[in-house]
Amino acid sequence: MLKQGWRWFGPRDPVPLDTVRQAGASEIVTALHDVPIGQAWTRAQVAERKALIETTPAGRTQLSWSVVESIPVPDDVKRLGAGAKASIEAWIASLEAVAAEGIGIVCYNFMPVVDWTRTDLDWPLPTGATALRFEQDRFAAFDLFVLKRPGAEADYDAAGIARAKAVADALSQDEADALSRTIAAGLPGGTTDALDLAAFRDRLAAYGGIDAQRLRAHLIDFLAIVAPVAERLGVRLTLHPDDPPRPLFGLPRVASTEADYAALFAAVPVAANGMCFCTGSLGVRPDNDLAGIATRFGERIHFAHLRATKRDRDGLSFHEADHLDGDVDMVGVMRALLAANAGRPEERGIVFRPDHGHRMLDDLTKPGNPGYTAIGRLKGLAELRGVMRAVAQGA
Ligand code: DNO
Repeated sequence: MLKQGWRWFGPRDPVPLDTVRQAGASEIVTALHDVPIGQAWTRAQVAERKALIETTPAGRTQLSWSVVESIPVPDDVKRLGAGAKASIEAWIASLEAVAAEGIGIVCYNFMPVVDWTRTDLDWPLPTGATALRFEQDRFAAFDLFVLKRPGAEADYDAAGIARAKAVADALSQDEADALSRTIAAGLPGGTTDALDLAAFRDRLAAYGGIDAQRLRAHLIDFLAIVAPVAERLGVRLTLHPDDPPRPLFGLPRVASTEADYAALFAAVPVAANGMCFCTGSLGVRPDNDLAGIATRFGERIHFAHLRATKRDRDGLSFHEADHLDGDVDMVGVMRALLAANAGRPEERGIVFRPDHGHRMLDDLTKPGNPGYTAIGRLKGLAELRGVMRAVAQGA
């Protein structure tokens, strides 16, 4: 069986650790979210957070901090590769602190300027629950008419620009501000700085001249330095895919397809150079064969985010469907992950977490982190666990 994980945002997360226990998960996925990006974590900080998670009240289920998601990769590493020496050293110091406390899986991403991106955080579903959504025309409306990124017109066709203009014209100032916050200031767990529009424009402009080939070279530089260190420390690195898996704001993205990952594994063949298999991110592209990727990269997968996205007819917009619906063949994925996990020693088993969830029932009236409410994830985990049991028993 795969190990069942749950993302927890730390002591300020409105979803407490007892909810994780009741959901049936045992592996905590978290980070020192309060430490500024680029600042090295100390062993004492990691130990303190670990004690908070693992000191178990009498009679309660033991939880363990098994996955760090994420040690954020600072912007200068993405722009400069090995040239960003101090940032890479700080990243390694965090890795050492984590390894010293016995945490064996570290997740990170290499998306420039924006981490995961959505345009709607409470998109109403026919059931009355709400979902996260990425709507291409709303995104274009932000890029072209709110942010007013220089040169943005080159990334859209005439019909797309006209549709985006209609969306932008209909936005009230409050709605435009909310859209800016959702996109430029980032979502919970994001690994990029929250920026206002002027700073956001500057950050984008700093990538002038960096195409996909350069960005990939910088990621390979980074991996060539950190993967051997991780290997020596007994930590497995897992690169999270781009979400959504295509360029945004004219910036390249290099972890969107099977070929992207194959290039990274070939360039840095160290075993610690692994993958976070996120079905919701990769699944937005119809040309990503998810079960096939999980089979072919089985030994590189140590951590999985399981959720299902559903594409609109335009092929670019999508919303987050129920975990077993959408465009993801979750049964096929589970079969491939269980095969990849077979024969591994228990302490090196694959951890999965139900990724995101609908806002539903009591959570509709409570404050919470978008995508990370309790009840939607509880439902997602229960469904995934059912699939896992059935597949494992050969049903
Ligand atoms: C969103 C998450 C991402 C992810 C990072 C990994 O829900 O999947 O923020 O944690 O991209 O570094």
